Amino acid sequence: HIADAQRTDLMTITRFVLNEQSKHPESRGDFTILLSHIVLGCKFVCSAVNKAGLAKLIGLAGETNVQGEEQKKLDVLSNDVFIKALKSSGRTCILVSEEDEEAIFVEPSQRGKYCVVFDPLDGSSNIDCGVSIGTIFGIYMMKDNHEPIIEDVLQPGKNMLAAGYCMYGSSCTLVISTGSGVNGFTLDPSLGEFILTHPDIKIPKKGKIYSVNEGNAKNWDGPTASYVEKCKFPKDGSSAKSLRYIGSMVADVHRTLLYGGTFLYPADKKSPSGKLRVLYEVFPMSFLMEQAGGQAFTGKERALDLIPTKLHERSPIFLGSYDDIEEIKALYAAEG
Ligand code: AHM
Ligand code: MG
Repeated sequence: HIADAQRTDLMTITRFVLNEQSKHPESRGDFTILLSHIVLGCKFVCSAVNKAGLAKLIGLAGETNVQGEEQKKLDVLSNDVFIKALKSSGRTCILVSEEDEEAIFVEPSQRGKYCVVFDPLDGSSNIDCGVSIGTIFGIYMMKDNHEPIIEDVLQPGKNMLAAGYCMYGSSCTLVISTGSGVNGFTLDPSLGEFILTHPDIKIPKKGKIYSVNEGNAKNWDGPTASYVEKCKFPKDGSSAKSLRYIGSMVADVHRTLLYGGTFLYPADKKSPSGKLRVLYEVFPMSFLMEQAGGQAFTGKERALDLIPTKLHERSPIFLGSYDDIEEIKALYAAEG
C-alpha cells in the first residue's frame, strides 16, 4: 500500500540522491556530500525565515548589494551560511552568489570539483509581508584538474549538472533535478529531513495561467504584448487565462511547474535585458522546466544555450508549459 509505504519507508533526499548516484560507477559520493551541505543551508534559512518576525531579523543591514538594491539582514545571513556550508563541504572550487560582486575561489585546502551558482534568498522584497521566498542554485562540474578560472562558471546552462530551488512557504519545499527528471521534497520539521513528496514532476503540456508583472506593459516589445493580449482575449474560442503573479520567482515558478502555464520576465524599454540574472535565476529554473517537460526561451534562443559573458548578466525569460512556450516562440519568430 503506497500511503503506508510513504509513512514507514521514508525516502529522504539523501537516500534518493545516493540511489541516483549509484547508477554512475564513477561517482564517489562527492555530489551527495555537496548536496547535503546545500540542504543544511536550506534548513538554516528556513528556520531563520520562520523566526524572522520574532527575532527582529527584519530590517536593513545598511549595505547594498551588487545591483545597488537594499539588502535585508536575512539576505546577508543566508549568504554567509551558504558560503560557509559550501566551502566546508570540501567539494567546491568556485562560488557565485547574487550577493557578491566577485566570484569566490575556494582556498586549495578546501577545494573540490564543483562550481555552485546561487541566489541565497530570492524575492527579498517579500520578506516583510510573509510571502514565500526561496533559494535558487545551479551546479557545474570542472572537467579536469586545472586551476579554477572564471570561465568555469561562464558556461551555458545546458552544461549544468544539477539545479534546484528551496521555497520557504507554508511548507519548506526543495525541488531538484540532477538531469534525469525533477523531484520535490518537503521538510518534515519534526524529523528535520526532506522527504520525497512530489516524485517525477511533469509540467502540464498546456496551462491556464500566465504570470508576469503587467505594470511594465507600456514598455514591452511587440511579441510580449501580443502574447499577453492573447491570454486575455483569445481569438480561437478558448477561454481566457488567469493571471497569477506573486513577484517572488521561486513561488511563481513552483506554481507554474505544478499547475502549468507560463512565467515571463520579458525585456522592456527600461530594462532591455529584463531583470532576472542568467547564472543563478534563469539557468536553474530553465533546467528544471526542461527536465519537467516544459521549455524556457529568452525571446531569441533556448535559454540553456545562452553563453553568459559576465557573472551577474541578465536575460529576458519565458518559461513554462511546452505548448504555451511554443506560442511565444512563434510570436517572436513572426517578428523576425
Ligand atoms: P531579487 O533577486 O532582488 O529578490 O529580485 C528578483 C525577484 C524575483 O523573485 C521576481 O521574479 C522578480 O524579482 C519580481 O520583479 P518585479 O518586482 O519587477 O516584478
Ligand atoms: Mg534574486
